[in-house]
Amino acid sequence: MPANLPAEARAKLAKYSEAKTIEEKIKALEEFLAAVPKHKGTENLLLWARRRLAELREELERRKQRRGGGGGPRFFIEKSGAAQLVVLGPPNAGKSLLVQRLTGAKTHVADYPFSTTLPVPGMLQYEDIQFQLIDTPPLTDEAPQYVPRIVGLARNADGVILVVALDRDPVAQYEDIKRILREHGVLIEKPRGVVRVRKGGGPGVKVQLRGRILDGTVADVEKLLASYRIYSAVVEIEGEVTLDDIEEAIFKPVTYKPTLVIANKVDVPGAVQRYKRLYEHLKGRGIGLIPVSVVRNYNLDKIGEFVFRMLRIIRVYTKQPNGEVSKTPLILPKGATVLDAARKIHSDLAKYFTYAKIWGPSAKYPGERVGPDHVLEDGDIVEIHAKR
Ligand SMILES: Nc1nc2c(ncn2[C@@H]2O[C@H](COP(=O)(O)OP(=O)(O)OP(=O)(O)O)[C@@H](O)[C@H]2O)c(=O)[nH]1
Ligand SMILES: [Mg+2]
Repeated sequence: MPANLPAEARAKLAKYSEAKTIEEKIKALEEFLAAVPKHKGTENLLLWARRRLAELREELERRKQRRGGGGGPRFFIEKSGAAQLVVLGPPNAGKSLLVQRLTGAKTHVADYPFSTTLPVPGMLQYEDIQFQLIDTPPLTDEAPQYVPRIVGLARNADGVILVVALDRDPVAQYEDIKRILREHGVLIEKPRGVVRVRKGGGPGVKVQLRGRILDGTVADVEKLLASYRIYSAVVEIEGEVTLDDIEEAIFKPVTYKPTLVIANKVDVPGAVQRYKRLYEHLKGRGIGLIPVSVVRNYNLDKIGEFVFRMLRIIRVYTKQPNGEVSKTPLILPKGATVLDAARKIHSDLAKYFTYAKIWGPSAKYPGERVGPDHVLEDGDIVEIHAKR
């Protein structure tokens, strides 16, 4: 077993994953921390357990306040538009001014750090669709009270816009933010593999392998889960993963968020040199980077397209039998098929689907008749036919 845990600690973790209430989870984690030996091999697990415990305690505290009628400010923001992007970064990077300029939202801008204390949403127009941007308080170890909430916003969003400022070392800012998010299970650089463990889903452990386990077999995965008394689960594996990655995923869901780095304040002295260093640092990491100056209005008009490309989405317009084409497109992931489009409109439309007609980039000729597996492209118009 990767972490070499004694049976007692393993049993406590099993208890944690079986716990139904926050109170039970807290108790199980406390017992786990007491039972686990401290050495190099358990370092990661300990780090995770302590953080999770802190999060659970905070959540418990928040619930108590709510029950007491305190209410408190809400950090959750309902999604709207084609996609939701959380704008985050270190203090004073220009996040609030950026969101204000791009969306017109009334954010709070100030020349001192920690000026934003609550998330503020606004809509960015890109061609015929809108992206929802959320301005957030600064993400830094200096303001730990915000960290879990901002990470929560990031986990719920479709992507991240990371703002760093070129008036100081941008590489350090980037690495800091990346680390904080990573510690809470959010990745901004695409990992070589991802694991998702969903408990339940019928008897047995089903391993869906769309990649490779580098240091073990499917049987090892079953053994690993059984050691935590998990006998019913679906384990989805994409890309290349290790047994350690799988063990981590049992307790701590790790998600990847496509990320655009905005290097702001390119107008200040020394900014271009610093930008070059950041550019070199990010090369080959599959992360978008754009230099801007919000105050000088430089490159702000490019952001919409960067976001659109990074999200790997397409716009598809539906045509009614009367010939009318919808003005607002369906938003689908790249590679989506005609059947995916039908499903997005209505489950019945997918169920009774017969054929579709296509106009636009993916059509060989206007009005081409296609089956359910036809792959759509951005800008397609589709007329779906179903039997009643
Ligand atoms: N020189 C320069 N200053 C900028 C630029 N963009 C923002 N600023 C200034 O940077 C300061 C901070 O801007 P905010 O938008 O409040 O920064 P923030 O990231 O929201 O800060 P917190 O909410 O405290 O984390 C303000 O004084 C802005 O006027 C820019 O492109 N160039
Ligand atoms: Mg702000």
